[in-house]
Amino acid sequence: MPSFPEMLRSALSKFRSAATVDRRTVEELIRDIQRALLIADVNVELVKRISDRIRERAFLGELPPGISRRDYVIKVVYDELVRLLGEKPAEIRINKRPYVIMAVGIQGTGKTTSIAKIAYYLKKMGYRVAVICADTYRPGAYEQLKQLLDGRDIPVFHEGSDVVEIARNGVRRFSEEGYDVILIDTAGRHKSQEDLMREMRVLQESIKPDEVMLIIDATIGQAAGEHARAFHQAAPIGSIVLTKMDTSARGGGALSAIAETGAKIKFIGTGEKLEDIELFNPKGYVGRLLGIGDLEGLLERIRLAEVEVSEERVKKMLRGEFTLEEFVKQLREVRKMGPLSKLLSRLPLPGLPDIPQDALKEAEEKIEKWWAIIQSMTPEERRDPDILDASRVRRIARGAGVSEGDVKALLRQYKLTRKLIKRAKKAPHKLAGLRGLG
Ligand SMILES: Nc1nc2c(ncn2[C@@H]2O[C@H](COP(=O)(O)OP(=O)(O)O)[C@@H](O)[C@H]2O)c(=O)[nH]1
Ligand SMILES: [Mg+2]
Repeated sequence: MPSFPEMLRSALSKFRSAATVDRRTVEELIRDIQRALLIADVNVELVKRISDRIRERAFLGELPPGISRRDYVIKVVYDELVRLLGEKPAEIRINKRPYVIMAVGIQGTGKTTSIAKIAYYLKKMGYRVAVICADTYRPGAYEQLKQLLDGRDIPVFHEGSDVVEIARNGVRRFSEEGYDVILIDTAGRHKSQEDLMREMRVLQESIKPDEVMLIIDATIGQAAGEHARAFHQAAPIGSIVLTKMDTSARGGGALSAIAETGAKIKFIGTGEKLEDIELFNPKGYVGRLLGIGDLEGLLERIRLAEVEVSEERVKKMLRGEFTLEEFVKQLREVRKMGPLSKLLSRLPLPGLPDIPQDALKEAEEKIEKWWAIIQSMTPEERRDPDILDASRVRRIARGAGVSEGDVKALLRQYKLTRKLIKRAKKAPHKLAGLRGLG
């Protein structure tokens, strides 16, 4: 059975070598991606949502100039996978001293290895780092840490009769010695799951770490979600490390489980060596997952083409008469490119107040309704909405299957925008700055 990344890659390469790109080939691509995601244990609801979005966006209107449908669809797939994983790259935030990180996770997931890797990673960033081994259950846990960190100038503490005492003593000692970051390794197995969770809870309460880091083995699929929930109840999880991404066939299972719990992946482990760790970057990860050589180049071309399109549109809006029909047409066209906020941010509108995201989203949903309203107007009404009296509004509302309030709202919005555009016309020099925006 091919792995998730292999299936994803072959789905895309099949799509890229298809003779033509039409609805059928896109449907086939979506089906292949679905299969890969399901193999990877991604939650069925998520798979459905992602497929719907790809389908919807793949054919949403005009392509940016010079961009093929094929490339555009690849970009849509990329966007949607990135969205699944969270857009922003993870970042290190050490905002107090000492900053105490406690690692939790079940046995064998790579907790001890990850602690050593992160200690070394932070050390290389210039922090003074120390490690506490609060695992009394597994024989040799301390030696394992000592060995991993041998010669790295990172002390390992393991003194005391029980884990709470060890952790407390360690934190006290390293605080006094002025360390910036203290990492605590914990046990991953106990006489029972309840005992383990109790221990985590007690540690959490007595140490009050600044960050509880859940270590998850990327190869365990959906079970990752259950572990995450159990640990989260014992000690609220602040960040996640996904280990064994180098060997993972089912990484997507852990990824979707994580997406569901809402926690952020901070690091990924990519091998057994001390250096084999990376800050998690969803874009980079998806890029590699798709295995497309010049993905960066492709994304950049589309980005630039989209800027061109909006620039053209802005100029058109500032030229000539801004009719009601033009208004709704513009709004509809903008939707093909993505959120309204994107276009609005490029408009040189002086005095345009900040529009809340919610309001924008609502506006986007209104556009189709508005289009229907325009359709049930006479050409004369479209040219000159000022002639719309109560009886005309009633007639139009009935014709479009909307309320009179909807018609009035459209007119209000149009008039407001027309006013803003008039003002913008008086500041055409601002257009020159548009090219740089993206
Ligand atoms: N390939 C690979 N192996 C890993 C990674 N992280 C940990 N391991 C291995 O997984 C095994 C268990 O790791 P360990 O840190 O002892 O897990 P713990 O029980 O959670 O502390 C060891 O053999 C590690 O070398 C990784 O990112 N990639
Ligand atoms: Mg361990």
